[in-house]
Amino acid sequence: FSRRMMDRGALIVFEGCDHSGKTTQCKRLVELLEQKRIPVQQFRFPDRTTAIGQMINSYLSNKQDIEDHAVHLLFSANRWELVPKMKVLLEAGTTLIVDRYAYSGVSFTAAKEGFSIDWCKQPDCGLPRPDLVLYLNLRPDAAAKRGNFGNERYEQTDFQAKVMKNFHLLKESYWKEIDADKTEDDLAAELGEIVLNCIPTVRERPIEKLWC
Ligand code: 2DT
Ligand code: MG
Repeated sequence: FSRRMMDRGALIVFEGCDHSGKTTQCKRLVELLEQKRIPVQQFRFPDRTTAIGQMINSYLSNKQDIEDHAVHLLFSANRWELVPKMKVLLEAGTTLIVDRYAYSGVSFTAAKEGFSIDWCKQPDCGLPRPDLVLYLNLRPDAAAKRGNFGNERYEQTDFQAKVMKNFHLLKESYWKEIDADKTEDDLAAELGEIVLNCIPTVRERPIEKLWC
């Protein structure tokens, strides 16, 4: 029984552009931590499995139109509905690896006409603040070499360029910008080291609130 009662898990979020490798690297990290017997669970936002997530899915796949403010609030609600589960896990010592979070929420909506960053942040104020945001950076030309966009909503070059600008306005001290223009294995090794160093540093720190 080496773990103290207070030890909590780390909240680690991946953000970055399309094709930067977020989803692949989340999976690799979970595998690494499991192999090291470190309790870990993966989350992704939007979580399309809930009732709210199903509305978001039908919006993203262009089966349904939803007013821009309303869909922004649905994306936020989709995070809030998972917060109780996330907190229980963190407090029980499980590290969470999260594919997208409120930064995607703000960056995508604020890329639309008539939305300020400030307005977009409000619904997510008070979410558990990540201990670490791994921002995978990939130049648009390098991203384009990895494949074309699919046909979901938002998957267009000009819109994504605005999204990237917004991400850079949201950077905080607990972000690490990672150059993602390298092989999957090299990137996995780099991220693994950062995360293994981070986990012991949060053990006795309370979970803070995002943007407030
Ligand atoms: P995936 O391709 O990762 O499933 O994302 N998005 C995501 C938002 O507009 N707001 C949000 O709050 C989140 C989490 C980014 C699907 C798309 O949904 C966008 C891409
Ligand atoms: Mg996608």
